[in-house]
This record gives sequence, structure tokens and C-alpha cells, in this order.
Amino acid sequence: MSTVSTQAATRLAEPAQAGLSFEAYQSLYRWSMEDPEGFWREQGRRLHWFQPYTRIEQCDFNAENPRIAWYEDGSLNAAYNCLDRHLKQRADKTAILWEPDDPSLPTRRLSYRDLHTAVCRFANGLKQRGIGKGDRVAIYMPMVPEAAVAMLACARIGAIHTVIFGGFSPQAIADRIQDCQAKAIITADESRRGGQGVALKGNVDKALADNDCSSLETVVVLETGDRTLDWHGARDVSWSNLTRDVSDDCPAEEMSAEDPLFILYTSGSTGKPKGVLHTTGGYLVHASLSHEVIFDLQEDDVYWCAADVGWITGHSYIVYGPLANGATTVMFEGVPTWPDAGRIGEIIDKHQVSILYTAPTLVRALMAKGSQATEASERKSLRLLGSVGEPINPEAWQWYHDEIGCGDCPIVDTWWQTETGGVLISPLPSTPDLKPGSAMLPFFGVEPALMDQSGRELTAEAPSGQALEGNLVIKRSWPGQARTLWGNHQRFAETYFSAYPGCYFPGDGARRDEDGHWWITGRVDDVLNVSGHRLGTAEIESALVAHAAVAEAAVVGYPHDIKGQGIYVYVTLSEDAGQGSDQLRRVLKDQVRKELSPIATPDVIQWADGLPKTRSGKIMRRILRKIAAAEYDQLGDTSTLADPAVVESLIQEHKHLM
Ligand code: 6R9
Repeated sequence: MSTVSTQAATRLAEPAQAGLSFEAYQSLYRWSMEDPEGFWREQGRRLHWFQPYTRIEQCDFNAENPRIAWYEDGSLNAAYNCLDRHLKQRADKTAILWEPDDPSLPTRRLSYRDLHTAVCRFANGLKQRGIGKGDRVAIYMPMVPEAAVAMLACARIGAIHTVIFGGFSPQAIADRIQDCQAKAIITADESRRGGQGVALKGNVDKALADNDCSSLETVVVLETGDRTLDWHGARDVSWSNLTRDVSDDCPAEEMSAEDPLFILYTSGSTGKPKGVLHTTGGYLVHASLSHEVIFDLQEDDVYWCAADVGWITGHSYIVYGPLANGATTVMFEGVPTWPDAGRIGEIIDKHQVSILYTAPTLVRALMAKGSQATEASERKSLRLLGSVGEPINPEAWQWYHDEIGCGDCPIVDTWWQTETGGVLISPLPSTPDLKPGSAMLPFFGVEPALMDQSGRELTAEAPSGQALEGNLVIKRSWPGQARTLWGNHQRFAETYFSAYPGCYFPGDGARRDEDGHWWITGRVDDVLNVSGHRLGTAEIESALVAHAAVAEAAVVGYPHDIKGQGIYVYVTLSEDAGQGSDQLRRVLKDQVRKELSPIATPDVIQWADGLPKTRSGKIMRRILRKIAAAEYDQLGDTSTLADPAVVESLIQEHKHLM
């Protein structure tokens, strides 16, 4: 394993090989704050550059026109760094260890050599279809090694991939293809989860049939089973045909550090999902450095991140970070609670997994099953646990620590986002006195601060031992930061840089305690976090009002034992829709599933004659959130309401529903 940086090792208390001590973390962090150029110049050397960089950072958090660039004059290739570079020493090491949904089917192991060959062949296939540098390619795949092959093949030829989560609907696929004008989509006949098959190719066909996706020329289909497919003449090609007569050799395209690597769509508080754009050099430095240091990666680790490649966690910590570090990364096709709650433990024992990285929602789901989740496995191979996606409540943290980790493994609670590319706030395994529920300390180069509503920096004025709470901001750039939103730099500026000029605003609230440790308190905007998935209330609302019976809909989150947040919907029916009924509730839930995704399905639908609005017509979600949480006595100031009587009737109806 490479050390934090071979050169910098002389300036470290000890190399990462032995695990970074807390003192080493502190001195490296200090270095990254006092001499960011020197620090990041050094860390950039962990990658292979075709053309070495001389410039380190050109960043300006300008509120109207932010500009972020790292290692700008260097050139490299992400796939080369994840594959070719390891062939000398690790050709036979397992790169991807694949565990199928059906536990009775065999595991697949792809060595670095196998993966390199598969990527080169597939990349050559894409080239034959006229795909090259700068073209956008959508990937809508199950959790199979070919999903990673497809990503890396795009990276190899300089095409920009956009992975679409396999649970998304045809409409969501079409929206993304249209937004980035994708030239090709790579999919499979089906995905298998929990013993059920989902027709991925069928969803793609529907997306393309019902929408104008004229940019799209090629559909590549991986055939994994015997599902019958509709083949569309020149447009569709099977994976096996595409790679039949191609060479094993495909030179890696020389990319500028600031050339795009991928777009990943994520929900915002308004409008359609945003195409978050990541570039090549800085992203890969950050993903690989954070992966090595935060997970204290050792050469013989079996590392399992139980996320989906459709999310940023899958990009940075299943594919790019681990493979850039030459690690063995586990990919799991299925559902962690199927066939039963013991599956996670069985996979850990079967593959001797040493590092497990997952989301609090899964921990809570297992916790609810009690001993069923742990009795059939030993989990002795584990030495480190990670958490990501949402705040982890202390009970779940403790259970994860005591039961899954047998009381022996530190937990790294990693706070970050699609937009941050990699982890920004997290303990290291060596951080003393881990606090359940706290993301603890900033990663190298990350300078967090707290703001109040009026834009005053709380952290600037308070003494270091004082506890504070406010809106979290990051005061300077880091290499993995998103550079823009695809085709909409203005929305990028407005969303992240306008609230607190000179700072990046992630949309989360946080607390810094007396010891200087950070606690993320959750979203402060209209974004929900349901089972670790980000969902915009606006998207769900527009899926609902698309139904003729709905005049108006307002969506809020409410506390949910397993999901963290559940989806609570207030619906005002249109005049001629008649009375609300359970039948209509089912229809509306179905509408959201189809328009967006099953993960966006409302948990509760409450009929509302009216919604609480200001005189200017803005829905006061704050009040709706309190009612959904049954906190009727904490509604706060209701004096700006146009019609205060609405609130009482909403409360009565809520009591009636619960
Ligand atoms: C990586 C990822 C980002 C949002 C983020 C925050 C929440 C993520 C967290 C956490 C508390 C943690 N979040 N990790 N909250 N503690 N350790 O999840 O990206 O899907 O973009 O979601 O998730 O609210 O703003 P993404």
C-alpha cells in the first residue's frame, strides 16, 4: 500500500502502513491548514501523472461565479491509476470480489489483471460505437462487476459517465439522458435483489419510447439471465457482441486534471435533480487519500462498502478510492437483509471481510431483528466499521459497535456529500474517545465553520471551548469538490455559494461541542434523507400534482425508527376529485413510485382542506413538519399565516390518522 505520500513520509510521525496515529493526524492536519499548497502538492504524488502538475490550486468561492481547479496543468487517467499502475505488483490480487444476490450461486473474483483486460475490451467496444472523449454515457446497471467495468472503461477513453441508480424509474432515466445529452446507455437485462428480478432493459426501452431522447444512439445490454428482451435494430447491442472482436489493449486517454470524470445526479431543495460534475485529478487524489487514511487500509484487507454504485458512496468508496489504492473491494448484488437478517454477517465470515462501511438505516433495520442478525456468524475478521449517509443515532452506533463489531472495532462516522466527492468530517480509527453520533474532526485541508441565519460566523467569535450550533459551511476548497452542475453553473453558484459569501454551504446544520468535535444535525433545507437517500420535497410534490385529483401537495419529513426520516404528505384534492379514500392513497403512492422511484414512496398521506401559507402564498413547511411529528405545542410563530384556522384542522386530522 502506498503511504500517505512517499515523499511526505519523512514529514510524518509514521507512515499510514502502521495506521496513522492521532498525533500524526494532528500534525498533518496542521500542515494542510498552514501550507495547503505544500500539503496537496505532496499528496498529489500518490497518483501516476502523464504530465506532472506544477500548479496546485486555483479556487475562488465567488458567490456569482465560483471557480474551482486543482492540479490544473497536470494530466492523468483515472482508469490507468486504478488498474495499469497495479499490474507490476498486484496483477493477481483480487480487485473485485463479487457476492451474488442468491447465496447459493458462486462468488466471482476479478484480479487486477482480469479487470484491466475487461475494461480495455469494453472501452474498445465503446470506441467502435463512436464514443470518445467528452461524450456522456449513462450507466443503469445492477450491482455486478460489469458496472465498475463500464465506469472504468468510460474513464479510460475520456467519456463522462453518469450512473443512474438501478431503482430509478423510466422517467428518471429519460430526465438524466436528456439533461446531459447522453450518447449511449449501458444496462443489463435485469437486476436481482432479494430474489426478485427488475427489468432494467425494459425500463430503458420505456424511457426511450415515451420521451424524446434523440441524443441517444447506443444501448449496450449485459445479459445475465434468460429474460426475453426486445432488441431494437441498430440501436441495441449486447455486451458480448460488443466485446467479441476487440483487442485486449486500449491505451488510456491522456486527460487534463480538470477534464470531467463523471456526472452524478442528486436531489436538491427545488426543481429537478442536479448533475453534480466531478473532474479527474483532484477527485481521485481526495478519494484515494481519504480511503487509505480513514479506513486505515492495509495490503491484505478485504474491504466492503455495502452501498450501491448508483450513489456517490459507491463511486468514491467501492470503485475509485479502493481501486486507486490497489485494494480488494467487495461488491454485493443483493439486499443485506435477504434471505434473512444474518446475510451481512455470513458475507463477512465467508470472505473474511476486515472493513465494513454501511449506512445507519441498515444498522437500525438489523438492530430491529435482534440476535437474528448476528447469531449465525462470528465476524471475527472485522477490525473497522464505517457509517455514512445520515446522522447515526447513539443507540444504533452502540449496537453496531457491540454486536456487529463484537465490541472490538472503532467506528468512523463519515460526513460528506455527492458534491464533496469524498469524506470531509470523520474520525480516524486512531482518534481517541470516539463519541457515538459525532463525525468528530475535519479531514486534511477541510476548514469547517458555523454560521447563524444572518451570516455571522459563530465560530469566529466564540472561544474554542464553547459549544455552538448553526449552519455548517466549509471555508476553503478541497481537491474532491464538485466543479459545477452540468449545464447550469448559475444554479451551482446559487445553491452552494450565495448563502454565505466566500464559503461553501452544504445545506446541513451542525454543532461543535466543548471539545471541538463536530456533530451533524441534519439538513436545514427542503431535502429529505430517507434511509440514507437524498430526496427533494419538490420532486415528490411535482410527481403528486401530476395526478388530476391533486390540487396541491406539500411534503415533509418526520421521524421514522428505521428510515431515519419518513415521507409525510399533505394533499389538497381538486374540486371535482371527491373525497379522499384509501384507494386514492394507493393510487397516489403508486404515482410517485412510477414517476420517481420506490424509495420516494410516501409513508403517510393526509388529506388537507388547506395548507398553512404566508400572505405571500409560501407554504410554511416548518409548521407542517411539527404537525407530522405530533409536536403540536412547538409550532412557533404562526402570526404571519394568511389563515390561522387551517392549522387547527390539520392537527385534528393528524390526530385522527395516527
Ligand atoms: C455520502 C452521501 C449527503 C447528505 C448530507 C447529510 C447526510 C451523509 C452523514 C450525513 C450525518 C453523516 N449525511 N453522511 N449526516 N452524518 N455521517 O451520503 O452523499 O447522498 O449526497 O447525501 O447526507 O445531510 O448533506 P449524499
